Formats: sequence, structure tokens, C-alpha cells
Amino acid sequence: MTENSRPGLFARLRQGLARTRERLGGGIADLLLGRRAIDALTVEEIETLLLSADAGVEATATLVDDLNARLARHELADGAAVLEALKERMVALLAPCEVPAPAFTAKPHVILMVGVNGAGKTTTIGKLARRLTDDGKQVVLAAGDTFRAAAVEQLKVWGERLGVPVIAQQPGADPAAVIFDALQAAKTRGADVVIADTSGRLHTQAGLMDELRKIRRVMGRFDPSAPHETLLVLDAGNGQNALIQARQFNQAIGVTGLVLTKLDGTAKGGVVLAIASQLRLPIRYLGVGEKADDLRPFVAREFVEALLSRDETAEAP
Ligand SMILES: Nc1nc2c(ncn2[C@@H]2O[C@H](COP(=O)(O)OP(=O)(O)OP(=O)(O)O)[C@@H](O)[C@H]2O)c(=O)[nH]1
Ligand SMILES: [Mg+2]
Repeated sequence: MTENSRPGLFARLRQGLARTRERLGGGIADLLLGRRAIDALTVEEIETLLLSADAGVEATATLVDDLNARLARHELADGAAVLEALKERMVALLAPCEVPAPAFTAKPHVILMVGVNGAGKTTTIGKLARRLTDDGKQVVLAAGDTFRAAAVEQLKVWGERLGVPVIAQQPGADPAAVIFDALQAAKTRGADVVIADTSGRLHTQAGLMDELRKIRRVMGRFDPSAPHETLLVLDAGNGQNALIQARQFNQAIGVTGLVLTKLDGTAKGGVVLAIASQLRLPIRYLGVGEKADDLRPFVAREFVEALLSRDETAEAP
């Protein structure tokens, strides 16, 4: 199914971003729309709004410097023109992070989910499994978080809800062994994709980072090209900490894509701009709620429209 045949999903993204949109988009629109004279003070206020939405110093400077330069050249006649210019510059800033997930060439295609405790890994696996089964893919889930019995149960609930098999062992089992089992089970069943859950960890927990390296090695023994995707799940509400986590996980185990969750729970969704500005990592998906269809592929223009457009009836660009 293509994105456009999923009706109302832009509206859902927009609704998910409501808290950030009210503060950042609403604030900027209040400053700009209906105003004829835009001065340095207005741009300073935009700067403050961006910083307060966690866009970070670097992305904020990029956006604001561009506006000031264009104002100095008298290219922007009024507030509406400034708003359009800001949107375009934001899209340009975010566009390098809009990279589609790799095509499924191996069978099974292997996705490894990593991140700190509570970031939203298991929930994102459920949402991703939903997207993939909707697209006609056969999915197998691997309960690689063997740390807590509840973690296995949580994944099984998603599996039952979606009609997707979950390969699990008893709590305390070796996660790499569970995941290897799941890969073999997927191969036997002719499944298209395996998504492996892992327990939350901090980059400072050397033993747990070694465990991820072992999981990767074991996946590689099954298929030298696996994992085909290592997704780092980041809680958008963690602000600048999310950036630190991304750098450190990437250094430790190599990350191929990011998922930013809980954008619905924060007014600091500007962190997406900070991440785009400071990390050269693709942003694959945005999480905007706890339900199965609250996962949206990252599309730069759509994100900017959802964040800054005021029109209640705005539709997908
Ligand atoms: N509002 C909102 N809640 C989310 C989102 N993603 C996850 N959550 C919630 O965040 C909490 C933690 O999510 P989990 O998926 O269990 O996180 P995890 O990374 O697997 O956590 P650990 O396994 O403990 O490391 C749960 O209550 C989820 O329902 C989201 O996009 N929006
Ligand atoms: Mg979990």
C-alpha cells in the first residue's frame, strides 16, 4: 500500500505534533502573519522559539542566518514570505535525513532494534510489524529482550494482536541465541522479515554493548549481510540527550537509521532539526502515539508542513 492510500495519516501526524506545533508553529505564525514590517527583532523572537523547541544552536543559527541574509537583500516582502522562506530552509535542512529504508533483497530481511530503556523499541516493533504486514510481508518477531519476563509478554501481546509469530525463550536466555532461533524459524517459514527486540541499555554499560556486538556477529553468521538495518530508537522528549545517545550507539555498534518516538508527548519536537543538523544519520520513522498505526515514515516536507501549517484542513503536500 502506498502512503497516499492511507487516508488521514497526514492529519494524524499533524495531530501528533500538536504540542510542538502550538508552541513553535503557532508562535512563529503569530509573529509573522499579517505583519508587513519584519525586523531583526522579529527574527530574534523566531530564534528564541526554535531554541525553546529544542532545535539546538546549530540548526537554529542555520535557519536564522538565512532569514537575516534574505531580509538584508530585501528578498522577503512580508511575514508570509518570511514564513515560506523559513519552511523552505527547514525542508532543505531535513532533506538529507529523508532516506527510504533499504529494500528487502535478502530473505529474511533482518532488522535490529536498539536504544536506551523506555525509548519505545518494543512499541515501535509492533507498529513496524503492522506496517509490514499491511504491505503483505510475512513478519517474525524475535524476543531478544530476555532481561525481563514482562518484555517478552509485551512483544507477545503485539504478536497476537497482529497475528505475527514471536520467537521467545525463557527469561535470562542468551539474546543472541533467541535471535538466531528466530532467524532460522523465519527461514523455515519463508518469512520476509525478522525484527529483533533488545533490552534497553546505556552506551556506558560496556557488557551490554558487547552483547549487541555479539547479536550482530551471530546475525552475520546466519547471513553475512545481516543485520540489514540497525534502528536506534530515540525518545524525542529526551532533547539533546537523544543526540548524545545517537552518537554513542553509532560509534559502538553502527546505526543505519533512527526512529524518533513520542513526538506527540513533547513540545520539543524541534529536536528533529537538531538531529538533522548535527548527525548524518537517516531518520526513518516518527512515532506519534502508542497505537499500531502511529508510526509515520519521515518525509521532510510533510514534517515541516505538519509543524508550521496553520490551516486546520491542510492536507498532505
Ligand atoms: N505517546 C507515545 N508513547 C509511546 C510512543 N512510543 C512508545 N510509547 C510508550 O512509551 C513506553 C515505553 O515504550 P516501550 O516500547 O516499552 O519502550 P522500550 O524501548 O521497549 O523499553 P524497554 O524495553 O524497557 O527498554 C510505553 O508506555 C509506550 O506505550 C509514542 O510514539 N508516543
Ligand atoms: Mg522493550
